[in-house]
Amino acid sequence: MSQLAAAAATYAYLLTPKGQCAVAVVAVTGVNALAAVDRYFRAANGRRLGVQPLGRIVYGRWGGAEGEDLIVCRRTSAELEIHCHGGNQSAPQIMDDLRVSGCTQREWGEWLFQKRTCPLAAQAAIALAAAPSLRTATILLDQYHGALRTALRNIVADLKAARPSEAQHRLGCLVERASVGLHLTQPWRVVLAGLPNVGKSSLINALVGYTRTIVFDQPGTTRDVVAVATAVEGWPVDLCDTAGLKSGAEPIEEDGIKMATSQLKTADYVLWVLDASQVSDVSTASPWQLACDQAQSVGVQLDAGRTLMVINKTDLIDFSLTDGPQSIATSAITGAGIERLLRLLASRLVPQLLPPGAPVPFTSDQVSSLQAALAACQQDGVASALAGLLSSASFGSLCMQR
Ligand SMILES: Nc1nc2c(ncn2[C@@H]2O[C@H](COP(=O)(O)OP(=O)(O)OP(=O)(O)O)[C@@H](O)[C@H]2O)c(=O)[nH]1
Ligand SMILES: [Mg+2]
Repeated sequence: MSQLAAAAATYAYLLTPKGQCAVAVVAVTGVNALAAVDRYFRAANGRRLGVQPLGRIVYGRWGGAEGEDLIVCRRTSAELEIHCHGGNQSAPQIMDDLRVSGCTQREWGEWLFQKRTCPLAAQAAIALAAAPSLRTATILLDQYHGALRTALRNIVADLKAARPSEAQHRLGCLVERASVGLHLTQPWRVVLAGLPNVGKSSLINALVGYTRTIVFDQPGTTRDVVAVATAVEGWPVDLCDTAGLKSGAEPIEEDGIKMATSQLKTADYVLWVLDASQVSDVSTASPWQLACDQAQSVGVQLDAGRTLMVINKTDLIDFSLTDGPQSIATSAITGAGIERLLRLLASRLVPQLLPPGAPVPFTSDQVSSLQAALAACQQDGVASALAGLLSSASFGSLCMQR
C-alpha cells in the first residue's frame, strides 16, 4: 500500500474476544473514522457525533430508532471507540456495517502495534492473552513492563561502547532463557511411554488429579495419543498418554505404537514408565539400561538429557525402592511419589528459576534475532551484531533508544 493510501485508510478492530462477553469494544481509526461511525450512530442527546466533545461518552443507538443501544467515545479526531453488547450479534453486525462504510477490518493485535511505540510491549500484550497460567502471565507482565527492553538497551549500549564480552554474556543469558520463554504461551509436551500395562494412564490420572484417560487391567488399553492439559508448579504442560510399546503387535495396536514412537521423537520431555517388579527381576541391569533396551526393541533411542524413568507399582513389591538420579519411585494407586514426581518434572523443564523481573525472550522471532546477534558478536564483531539487532523487526530501533 502506498504511503498516501495508508494515511487515508480507516481501520476497524474488534478488541474483545469473539464469542459471548459482557461488553464488546470496537475501535475505529483513520481519517474517515468519524464519518464511518456517524453513518450509523444516533446520539440520544440529538447532536451529531462530530460536535460531541472529545473524550465524552455518548449514549445512543446504532442504525436508527430501533437499533442497538450502545455508547461511542471520540477519543481523538481520528479515533473512536464503540462499546456494545458482548453477545454474538452486536459486534459482528457493527464490524460488518463499518466494512460497508469503507473500513478495513484488522486483528486486535495490529491495533496494539499501532498504539504502542515499542513493538516489544505490543508483543508482550498479545502473548499475555495466550498465557495459560498465572506463573507464565507474571513473567510476560514483566516483559510488558520493560524487562526485556531494558536488557536489550544494555546490550546495545555494550555494543556501541565496543564491550563485546559484556554484550556476549548478556546475549548468552537471554538465549539460554529461550526454552522457558517459548513455553510461556505454548505448553511443554511431556510424553508418558513404556511397555503395555505398566500404569502410564493411571499415572496421568494421578498427576492431574482426576480420571481423564482409560485404565484397565489388560495390556493394550490405550490406543490413541491422549493429551491432557495441566500445570506443573505453574508451568503449562500437555501430558501425553500413549499406547504401550511392544514388538509384534496386532495391526490396530501397531498404529497406536507408531503414533507413540513419533510422539517420543518430538517430545519436550519423556517419562519412561517401568513396572517396579520388572526392575527387581533384572538384578544385573540398571533401570536406565532396562528402559533403553525396552525402547530399543521398538526402534526408539532414549535421550538421557530429556528422559526421567518412573518406576511405578511400588506398592506391589516387598522391598523398598528409592529414587535414583534418573528415576523416581511411584504408585499411581496409593499416590506415593506423585508429588515428588511433579516437583522433579518442574525442575527438569525449568532447571534454573528466574528471578522476579528477569528479562526473557518469548517469541521465536525474538529468539532468532538474539541468536543471530550472539553469533555475529562472536564471529563478525560488535558492528555487525549492533546492525542486526537495530534492524530486527521483533525489537525495532524505537525499543532500543534510551
Ligand atoms: N497396584 C498398582 N496397580 C497399578 C498401578 N498403576 C496402574 N496399576 C494397574 O495396572 C493396570 C494397568 O494400568 P494402566 O494405567 O491402564 O496401564 P497402561 O500402561 O496405561 O496400559 P496400556 O494402555 O495398556 O499400555 C490397571 O489395572 C491399573 O489399575 C500402581 O501403581 N499400583
Ligand atoms: Mg494406557
